[in-house]
Amino acid sequence: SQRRHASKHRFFVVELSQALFDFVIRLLPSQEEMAVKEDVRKLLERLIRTIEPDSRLLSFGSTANGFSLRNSDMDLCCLIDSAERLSASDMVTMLGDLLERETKFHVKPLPHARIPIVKLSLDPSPGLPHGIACDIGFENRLALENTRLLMCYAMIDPTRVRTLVLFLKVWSKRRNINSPYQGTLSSYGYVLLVIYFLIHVKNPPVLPNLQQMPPLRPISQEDTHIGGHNTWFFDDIELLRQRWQSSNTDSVADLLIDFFRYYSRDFTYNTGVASIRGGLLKKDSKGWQNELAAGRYNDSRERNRFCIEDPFEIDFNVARCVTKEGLYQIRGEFMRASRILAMRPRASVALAQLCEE
Ligand code: 3AT
Ligand code: MG
Repeated sequence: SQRRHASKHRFFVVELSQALFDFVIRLLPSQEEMAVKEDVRKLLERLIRTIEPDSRLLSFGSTANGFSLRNSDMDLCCLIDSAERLSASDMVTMLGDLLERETKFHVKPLPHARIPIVKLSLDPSPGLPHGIACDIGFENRLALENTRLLMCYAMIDPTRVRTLVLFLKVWSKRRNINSPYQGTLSSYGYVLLVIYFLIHVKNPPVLPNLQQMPPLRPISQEDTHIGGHNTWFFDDIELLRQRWQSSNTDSVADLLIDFFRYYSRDFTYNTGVASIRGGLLKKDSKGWQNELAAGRYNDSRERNRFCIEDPFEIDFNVARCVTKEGLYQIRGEFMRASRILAMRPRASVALAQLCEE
């Protein structure tokens, strides 16, 4: 009976892995969508250069890190190479005016936001059935680097990493736990949870820790720091592929099952900090306690319910938007997913149930 049990489990896992690949492939952006987005980026870059001739407009976030789904929004970052440049909020105001005059985009400049951005959107049209949504920010070099880091992790093991991440993005959106503005976690946060799990929880690890590998040649401070943050990581993925091979042979389905089990049962939400750079850290050691209410506004308490360290801005909690209720909801979803998978239904049923809206 134990043999029957094991073989039933193997069948479930093989079928579920195949179903996950098929599910994710259907949600990838088409060539056409990517081409349209690239055209939009070039058009916007041309327009911005009429204000700042020495500027470049670069993609970051999902359009640039290999984790994009159909109709995902575009995150763009404008870098200005000249010494005397306008402030981000002035750029936002000027660019907002210009785009309003010269394009068909709906334009919403937010010059006074913590990170000033221009929000753009295009209504759906026959050629673009879902329209386009796009944010343009300025000088956000850390976001460009963390995008590159995630892209490198995706390239090390494209099949397993991308399938897991893309599935969890869809799942979290369909289950309504992917809205930082409503107290739950951003896509970026979920991606960090997956990478943390693959580097530090799985044994043997599925991914190496790119931020802790020895550099190939000596590196200088200036080359590796942005605004005081160490952004160095091993990024020669071709070489890495020749030298490093994971001995973990789990299938995507095995990893997904373990991921949900780990975050529903084992992760120490009250005291732990998930750090892809440093492994499981303590809230105490980062000054991110949530037990002691800090002052009468309980401010730090609400910020540190759930702690995920940013890979470069290590004093920044990527999950600080997650509220008590939001965390309760997220953990409830991890448990629900574990329960569904533990019953080993047919793979198509499992995916339909997991992503039920
Ligand atoms: P979607 O496809 O848009 O859901 P995404 O991969 O584009 O997912 P986000 O929109 O959450 O992910 O984030 C886009 C980028 O913005 C990722 C990262 O470079 C930066 N970013 C987002 N949230 C944070 C954060 N809390 N801290 C630091 N950087 C962030
Ligand atoms: Mg995005």
